Amino acid sequence: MKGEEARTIAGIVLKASELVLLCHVDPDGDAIGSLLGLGLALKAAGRRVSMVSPDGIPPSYAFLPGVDEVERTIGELGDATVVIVLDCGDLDRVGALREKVAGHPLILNIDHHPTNGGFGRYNLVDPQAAATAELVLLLLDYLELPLSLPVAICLYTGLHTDTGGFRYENTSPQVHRAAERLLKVGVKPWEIADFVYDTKPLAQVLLIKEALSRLKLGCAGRLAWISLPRSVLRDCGTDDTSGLINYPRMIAGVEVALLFKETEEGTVRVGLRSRHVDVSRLALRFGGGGHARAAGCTLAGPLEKAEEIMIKAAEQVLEEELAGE
Ligand SMILES: [Mn+2]
Repeated sequence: MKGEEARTIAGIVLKASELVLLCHVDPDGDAIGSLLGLGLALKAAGRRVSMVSPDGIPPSYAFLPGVDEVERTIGELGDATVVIVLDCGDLDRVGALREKVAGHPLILNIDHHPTNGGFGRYNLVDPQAAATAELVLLLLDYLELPLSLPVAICLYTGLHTDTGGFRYENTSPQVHRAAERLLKVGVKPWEIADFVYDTKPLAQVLLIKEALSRLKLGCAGRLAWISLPRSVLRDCGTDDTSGLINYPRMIAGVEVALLFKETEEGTVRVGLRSRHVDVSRLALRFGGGGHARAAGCTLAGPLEKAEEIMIKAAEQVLEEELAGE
């Protein structure tokens, strides 16, 4: 683990008079869990902290402690304010708030995406970490802050969701040791699993039904995808597509799964998952990033065009892989 970097960042945080914590748009459990875990720990220590999630809190994470204190935007930043950007492989991931933070002299970048180029003044970036929450836990140790139950619940949620419930390739002995520490504080894993995976609003289940009716296969069954126009999300009454990509991904024989989602602005967000192929390279080619088996990018609309371009690129990657590169 990155002890040296964690020590440096802890030193900056300890001296800061004001801190702004920020996670990425379209937040997942690791983004929200890391934001709240670090934010609540610093607040409990009496620090002036704002916790900011540009897209707010998805319903599946509304159970987490501290969600009422999360804001969607930031005010004017003083030069001495320390900005901590969490779980963002690139500063663009903070969306429209990029304008407010880009060029700020004191950005701390805490992340685990291998495509992270180190955009912060100080960077705690470790692709070996399964989740940003794992790095937040390390930072709390260097800050010598106690691990309270609310903080542990948030960090455990980050570890759990980014490892797919301790199922993905990034499930290391280290992440289990981190989880052990959090369980010892009193986290109840079954409660978190029930909130995060096994409880969904009706709108989201209706969206699953609609999404499955749009499932398509290509490349002799090695590629599967779902494409969601804005109208479908509107009719179902939800914008929460988290977990949907698991359906094309779970099909036997599928190597690469894609989820296309038309945004309000008319751009197309693409989620990529794979079993063996490195899809982060594919995402990177379109200005996105992520991990080898889970990545994402945003393409210009219209939806059909984005779908066509990405399917072609994915087919090419799969053919190269078959040919042994
Ligand atoms: Mn993450």
